[in-house]
Amino acid sequence: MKLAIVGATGAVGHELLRVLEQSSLKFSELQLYASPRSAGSTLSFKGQDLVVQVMPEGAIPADVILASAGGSISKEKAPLWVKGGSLVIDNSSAFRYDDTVPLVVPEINGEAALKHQGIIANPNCTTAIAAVAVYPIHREYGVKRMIVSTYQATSGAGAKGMQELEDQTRRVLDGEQATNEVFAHPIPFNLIPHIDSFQDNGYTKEEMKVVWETHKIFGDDSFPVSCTAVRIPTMRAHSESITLELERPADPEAVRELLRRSPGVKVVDDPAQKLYPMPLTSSGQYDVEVGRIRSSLVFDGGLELFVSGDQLLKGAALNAVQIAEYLQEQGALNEKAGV
Ligand code: A2P
Ligand code: 11C
Repeated sequence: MKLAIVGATGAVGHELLRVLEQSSLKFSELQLYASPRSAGSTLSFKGQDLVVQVMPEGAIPADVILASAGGSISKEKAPLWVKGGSLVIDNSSAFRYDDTVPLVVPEINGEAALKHQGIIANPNCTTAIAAVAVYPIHREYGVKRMIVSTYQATSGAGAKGMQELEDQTRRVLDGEQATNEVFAHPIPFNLIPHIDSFQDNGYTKEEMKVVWETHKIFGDDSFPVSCTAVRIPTMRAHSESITLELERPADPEAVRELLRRSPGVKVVDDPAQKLYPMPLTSSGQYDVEVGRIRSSLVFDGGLELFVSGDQLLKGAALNAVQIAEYLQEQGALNEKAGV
């Protein structure tokens, strides 16, 4: 099985290499592609330097392509890659809402990946992190309404987002005025309730992705979801406050026990010991931290919880590799996997 990463030099590409080093996925060759800016540079994989190539105009000679070079590149190129016989696991939002494209979080709906027609979509990071925590609760207690507020790291905007936080913070500490290119406003010592473009309904696209994608991954759109998405000055890991109204009343201790048994989740919930989910502790971890689990004061029998997950991992690179691992375990990842 020949594997390729498109966007290998980016924030997610970098994490893909690290996750693949730890992964059980078997492949015979790893090809790295990026823009002409990076051609000829090298990236380390298992102690070897692999050369980054310019992404070809058309097909890529790989059985599986992990794409993380942005939505416009995926939109234009993925159909050509599929025509060339590749299976594309796409990190962008380009195909997520296409009925013929599975949107997969392996812990929740891995089997949906088996029905692909050449492209499998990886969810938005904010959605994936909330979904692994909420899905076990949904199965047991039935979510009736879900309200999310997010605290999203600058790495959600890629390597250039993290760079802007670092550079501009340094400027402010040096007594200069912070400026902004990646974000809508200066990010140091600030937070910005604006991620992606505003829609006609007053919500941002990032917020609507949480609505659309939660419904598609759960295979259930019977419960309303709303989200307020906020960018904060951290490097990585997105955190989210989640309020759930439930069909059947939930006891917080029973929910902790349920989540301890759930894949992809780590319960961190001991306030007396100052233990709760935080970006500092969830960064670099595969599992999403879940804590502050308590009964809702607003919805009888409902819940409040706080989650923090490394969005470059579970929200992107890790989830993409887990999809490939799942397909390989199912015997569904052979040469010319895409057709
Ligand atoms: P490059 O580093 O050469 O610009 P991030 O999300 O962190 O900003 O990363 C985006 C990734 O997508 C990078 O690897 C970047 O490569 C790659 N990329 C951007 N534009 C292109 C392009 N036109 N062709 C191929 N890769 C691209
Ligand atoms: C952010 N969640 O933090 C976004 C990045 O739909 O894949 C991921 C966008 C997406 O800016």
